[in-house]
Amino acid sequence: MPKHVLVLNGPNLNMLGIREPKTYGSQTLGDIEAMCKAEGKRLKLSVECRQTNREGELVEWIQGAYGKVDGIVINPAGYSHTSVAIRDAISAVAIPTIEVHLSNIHAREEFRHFSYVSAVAVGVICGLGAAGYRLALEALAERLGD
Ligand code: CA2
Repeated sequence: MPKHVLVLNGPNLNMLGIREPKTYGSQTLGDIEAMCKAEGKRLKLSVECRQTNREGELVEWIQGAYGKVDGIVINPAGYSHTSVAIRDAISAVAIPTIEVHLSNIHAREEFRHFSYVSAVAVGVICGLGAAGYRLALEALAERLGD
């Protein structure tokens, strides 16, 4: 059975490719999800992608992953900087999770420098654009093994 990985994207990431290409790149969320699926095939991972603008929905998806999912890649977007609830959900399910940000959050406004999620993630990738998702999947595949 291939390992199952959830790729979760948080609020406003459905706007990718439509506005702010200088900060977030010109790829749409659909492009990024297609890249994740293709990378999953290459790495022999089963990859499922979801996006929501709602914090509670992210919490429910993370809880629902318990016992079913082997790894999570998450870009919590704005909730990175505010959500104890998402952090607690990741901590509760104890599924290896990699946090991804398209932009370098440390080179931006001070309020973006801290992420509640980072301490419960096995790793964090930021500033590498859409490639960050691909690299996160590669890291998870290596960590999860066959
Ligand atoms: O760099 C990232 O991936 C972020 O997680 C993106 C979030 C931001 O709040 C984080 O600090 C860093 C924002 C996502 C908003 O996406 C947009 C896409 C196109 C146009 C406007 C916003």
